[in-house]
Amino acid sequence: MPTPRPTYDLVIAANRLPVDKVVGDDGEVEWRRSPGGLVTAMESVMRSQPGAWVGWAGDAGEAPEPFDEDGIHLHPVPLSAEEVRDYYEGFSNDTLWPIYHDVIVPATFHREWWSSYQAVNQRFAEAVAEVAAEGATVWVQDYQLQLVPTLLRKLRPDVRIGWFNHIPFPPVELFAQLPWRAQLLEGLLGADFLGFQRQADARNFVRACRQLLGAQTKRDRVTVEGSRRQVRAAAIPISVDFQGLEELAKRPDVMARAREIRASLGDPEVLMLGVDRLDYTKGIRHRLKAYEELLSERRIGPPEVTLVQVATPSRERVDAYRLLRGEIEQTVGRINGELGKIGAPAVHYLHHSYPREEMAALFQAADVMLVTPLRDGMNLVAKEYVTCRHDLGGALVLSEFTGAWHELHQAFACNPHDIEGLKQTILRAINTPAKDKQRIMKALRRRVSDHDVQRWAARYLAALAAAPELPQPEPRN
Ligand code: GDG
Repeated sequence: MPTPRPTYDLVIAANRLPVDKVVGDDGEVEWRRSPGGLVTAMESVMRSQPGAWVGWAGDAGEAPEPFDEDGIHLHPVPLSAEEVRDYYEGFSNDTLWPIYHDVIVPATFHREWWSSYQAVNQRFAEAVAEVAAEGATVWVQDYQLQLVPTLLRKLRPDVRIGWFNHIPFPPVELFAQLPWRAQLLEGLLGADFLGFQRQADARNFVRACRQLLGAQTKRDRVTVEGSRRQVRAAAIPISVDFQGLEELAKRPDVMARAREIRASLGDPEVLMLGVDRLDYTKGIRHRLKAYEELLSERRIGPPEVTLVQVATPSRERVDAYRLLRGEIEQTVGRINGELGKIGAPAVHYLHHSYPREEMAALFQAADVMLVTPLRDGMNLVAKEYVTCRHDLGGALVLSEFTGAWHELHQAFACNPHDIEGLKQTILRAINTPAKDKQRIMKALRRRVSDHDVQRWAARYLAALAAAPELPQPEPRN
């Protein structure tokens, strides 16, 4: 008889596994843990309770066999090249992503993409059902897997199911555009507990259920039609590994690198920094426009002031991202061409991704961190910046349209659509006296250290465990 596969009391399902494939010179395949808040948080949770992670390994075609890595059982789900195109780049990133981010660019609707999304969600649900132990806790992540809760409940009514949305949940007026809006809501209502970044996101979800499904709702609860089950929707904002990142930022080599970065930029009086995935939600164009105007009005200028913009490559096969990259690179070229000086460009634009050490050094080198999204579920960069500023230096300019702003009120708040206002805020962030900035930074750091990613995971799992409903016995006649 074949030995039965092991099963786990805690199962995470996310689009990606937390590892990247590395092929050595000898052709040997190795898996390297991809750094990220979710993995770090899970490590702390899985130390006390062994767990499994179900997700795509990153290459189209056949999936590798399940394997264990650093105490986590990894269970790869295969995606074909067509599914990467239709489920991932298509439905997830070109249908849902724009709708969930205020339609900054128009959403694209294709019925084939939806079919692919359904098929992949079914496959994830089956994979989870296979590895989950009797009565396990299953934590589904993000907008790519919104049908999994109900599909899984059908396969495994014994498990407890949570879902967390890393991105915003849109107002019903925007969500209603989706031709598959009812199926998405019904997919989510298979969960016991739904977690969101902001209270407004949770409220948007509850309102969508009321208006689009005619569901009964009361405060943060939705009653599922045809059963007596209640689903709770509430805000549990994500965070960063404060302790781990602060330790990294305190390393002498990282601090030396921060000084080296400043020196190689000509030791400017004010170094401004932007770090984003190259995404239209991040407000990079608005930031560059404000900066360009400040330069052309001669209110600031190189070499005294300079801007480093790291734009990490992202979703390069989706049209809107290709277009955005072209626009940003043209703008950077124009700003440098018109307003830069020999040896002192106005913008240092970097379209790469960097190791964590380099990011921590950049954060420490920057006097002003520009976080100006038009819409962002949380924005971890804002929290990482303050975590790295153990010297209490620096100033955070933060858009009101990020989840982070709801926790980091002391930051220099901005509305990135208001270019004049954004310019004023940047100038304020530069000119506020150092001791006031230190006081602000201290308060920001306290918030993040008290609410780190480990606490986020613990709070989420406690809320899931306490979710209102274990299936209630039917009343007897
Ligand atoms: C989604 C939501 C929510 C970036 N470039 C490099 C690099 N990064 C790291 C950052 C940060 C992460 O990537 C980006 O996280 P964000 O939160 O800023 O944004 P999204 O990627 O859009 O994430 C967002 C998040 O999920 C979590 O729930 O906050 O709202 O959209 O950690 O530091 N890291 C390294 N090199 C780079 O070049 N090492």
